[in-house]
Amino acid sequence: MNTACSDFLVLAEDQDELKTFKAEVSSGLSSSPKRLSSRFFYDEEGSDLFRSITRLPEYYLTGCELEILKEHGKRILSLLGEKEFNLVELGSGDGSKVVHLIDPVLAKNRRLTYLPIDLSASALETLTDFLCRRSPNLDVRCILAEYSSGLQWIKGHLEGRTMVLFLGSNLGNFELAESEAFLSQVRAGLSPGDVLVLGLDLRKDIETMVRAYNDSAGVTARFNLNLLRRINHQLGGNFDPRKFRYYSTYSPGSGGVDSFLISLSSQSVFIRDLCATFDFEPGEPIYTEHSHKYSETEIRRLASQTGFVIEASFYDSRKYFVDSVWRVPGQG
Ligand code: AVI
Repeated sequence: MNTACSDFLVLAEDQDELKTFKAEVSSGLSSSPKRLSSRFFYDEEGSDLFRSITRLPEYYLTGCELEILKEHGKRILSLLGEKEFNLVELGSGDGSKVVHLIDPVLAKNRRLTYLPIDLSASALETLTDFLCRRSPNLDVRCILAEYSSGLQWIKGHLEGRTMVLFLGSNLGNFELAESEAFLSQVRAGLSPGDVLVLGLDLRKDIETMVRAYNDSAGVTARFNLNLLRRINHQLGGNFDPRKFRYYSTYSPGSGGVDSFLISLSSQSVFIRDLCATFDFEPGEPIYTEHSHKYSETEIRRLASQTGFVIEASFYDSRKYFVDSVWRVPGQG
């Protein structure tokens, strides 16, 4: 897609994503305990289901972060100063959050380039379409890429300050070691004075956290089970999703909500493109997702270990969620 306000840079191919999916399904279902990464939840159906989750009464995360951005968007922007800047978003949301950062800049007639980085071309197109209709003067450059290669490209090609958004507690779906490696990579893609805005879900009473992943309408269960359907469609699997149930619980040890698909019987699943059969015992889990809930101490430790300084923290009125603003130290 190419409207007057947008531009599309392709640094990754669909084939790369399919290859990674195949390799990860093979290694995940061969390991003990079995696992499938939540990174693969987001095919078209999965992305629709996730959008429905964000509107569920139990899933407080999205509403809390929207409240923060509506209330404090201008203050977050003021941390970058008055110069021209690039607004980079890792993962393309539906635009409902980022408009609270874009609108105040455009209202002051300041120039802004918005660069969403995502592996889904259709998500980038939908987002661009929405933003360009609202604000034809906005300069949108979509980058179809892995986050790290997208950031590297930006560092080599753009002038001026950069603000990177990684919202929605997406970091929480990484393992701890992965988050540290990821944040260090983000840090390496930025220059002194640049800023990272990190949306993180905070620890709170256990019932509230557990309810968010056990909604009464069963949408989160369908979201997890859709991964089996995706394997069927894209890799020629013969999973029967009715023979698995979704289970999720808060684990004080891991500090987050852990989710599983549990085999309801003894069964074998054949996946044609892997030329392999995987056996399941009754009650055997596939670990699908870790959704980390952060303490303030953990956030401080993560920032300092990955070379950032915390500049400011913005909370919703219940202090369920934080948008933590981190700066790359040094002369900017
Ligand atoms: C995208 N991510 C931060 C969501 C979360 O809360 O871990 C995904 C999700 N999983 C179940 N519900 C929502």
